[in-house]
Amino acid sequence: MSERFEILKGNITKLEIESIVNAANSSLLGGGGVDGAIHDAAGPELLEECRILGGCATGQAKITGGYNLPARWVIHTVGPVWRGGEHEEDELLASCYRNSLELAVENDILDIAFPSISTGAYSFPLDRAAEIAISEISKFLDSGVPLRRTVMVCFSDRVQTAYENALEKF
Ligand code: AR6
Repeated sequence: MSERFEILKGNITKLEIESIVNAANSSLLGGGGVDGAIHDAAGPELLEECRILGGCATGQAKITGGYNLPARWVIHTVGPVWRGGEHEEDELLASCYRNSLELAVENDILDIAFPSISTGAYSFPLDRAAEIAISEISKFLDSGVPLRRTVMVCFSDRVQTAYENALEKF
């Protein structure tokens, strides 16, 4: 894995980085977890912009401004709800990472930070999600894109350990 990737522990809403990814739901109208924290920190204008996006399908991504966040952009993606693993959960989670990274590149974004998508309220098994995330990010960075910095932001030691273990396999 390249030196353009890092794993950090912290609160993604505080990160001084060009763009952050939100683990949203398909309404894009806010919720709990990292989604709630991002909307709280960004302020009500984020919700206003999200209202005109008309939602987002699972595995897809849409971009807005970051308003009061340090990040200039928020890329909203909708992870799959874990339903036992036989409902294309792995593929849908991989497409969250891939589509978010593609949207960043399309918008000339160089730096992007991800939360651990689907592993909170959506109950995706953490170690499995970490391997999918690292694998997709790794493939994308190896494909010659101009991204400069990609960060996995882990909210707890448990999450950080899972991503570090997954990274060791690459
Ligand atoms: N910074 C970084 N990571 C965070 C933060 C934060 N401020 N807050 C929580 N996390 P979740 P999901 C971690 O539940 O599973 C929402 O209601 C958290 O510890 O936020 O994709 C949406 O509206 C966990 O590791 O997202 C959807 O309805 C990770 O972020 C639903 O939850 C993801 O947990 C999406 O569920």
